[in-house]
Amino acid sequence: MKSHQNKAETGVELVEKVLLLGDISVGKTSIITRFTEGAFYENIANTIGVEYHRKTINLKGKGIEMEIWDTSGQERYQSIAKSFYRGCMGIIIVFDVTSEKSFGNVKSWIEHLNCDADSEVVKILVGNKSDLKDEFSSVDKTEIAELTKECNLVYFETSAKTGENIKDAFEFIALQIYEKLTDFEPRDRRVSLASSKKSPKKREEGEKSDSCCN
Ligand SMILES: Nc1nc2c(ncn2[C@@H]2O[C@H](COP(=O)(O)OP(=O)(O)OP(=O)(O)O)[C@@H](O)[C@H]2O)c(=O)[nH]1
Ligand SMILES: [Mg+2]
Repeated sequence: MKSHQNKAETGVELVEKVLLLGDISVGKTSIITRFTEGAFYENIANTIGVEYHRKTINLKGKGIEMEIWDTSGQERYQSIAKSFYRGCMGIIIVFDVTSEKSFGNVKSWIEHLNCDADSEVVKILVGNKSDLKDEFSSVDKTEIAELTKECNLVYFETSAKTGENIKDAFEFIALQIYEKLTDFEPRDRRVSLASSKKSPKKREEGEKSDSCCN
C-alpha cells in the first residue's frame, strides 16, 4: 500500500506486519502460499533470506492488510531474518508435527524473539503438516500443551497441504494485533506496534531464567 493513500481510497484500515519463523522445511512458505494463493506445492524451493507477501482480509468489517514476512529456517540466513523481527506486530512460530527436532527447537526460536523482537509482539505457535500424522509418529500432545502453557502461546495445528486451520491461524493473529493496537486508540492506526511500546527490557548480564519466556 502506498503511504499517501488513505483509508477511503484503499479500504484498508490497518496494516499488520506478521513474520513466520521456524526450522528449515517445517512449511512456513507453504503456509503463506496456502493463505495468500490458496495453493500448495510439493516441490517448493527453500527460502533464501527473507521474502515478502501480502494479503488483505476483512475482519469484522475492517479491511486489514497483512504484510507477511517469510524467513528462511537455515542458520546462515538468521542474521538477516533477525533484522526483520523488530517492528513486527505478530510472529508465527512454526514446527512440523512429525519432527521432534523442529519442536525441540521452538524454545530457541522464542529465545531469539525475546532478544530481537518487540516485547509486546503477538506470538502464536503453529504445528504444521497435520495431514501426515496418521503416516508418521508425531510430537506428543502433552509436550505441546506444556510448552504452550509455559510460554503463554495459543496453538494451531495446521496443514498447508489440506488447508486445515491456515485461515483461522492468520485471522486469529490479525484479530489479536487489531485488538492490541486499538487498545491504544492511536490517531493513526497504521502505526507499528513497536512505536507504541517501550523497548524490551534487556536481561542483566549473568541474570538467568529457566523459562524461555522472559
Ligand atoms: N504433507 C505436507 N507437506 C508439507 C506441508 N507444508 C509443507 N510441506 C512440504 O514440506 C516441504 C518444505 O516446505 P516449505 O514451505 O518450503 O518449508 P519452509 O519452512 O518454508 O522451509 P525453508 O524456507 O527452507 O525454511 C515442501 O516439500 C512442502 O511441500 C503440509 O502441511 N503437509
Ligand atoms: Mg520457506
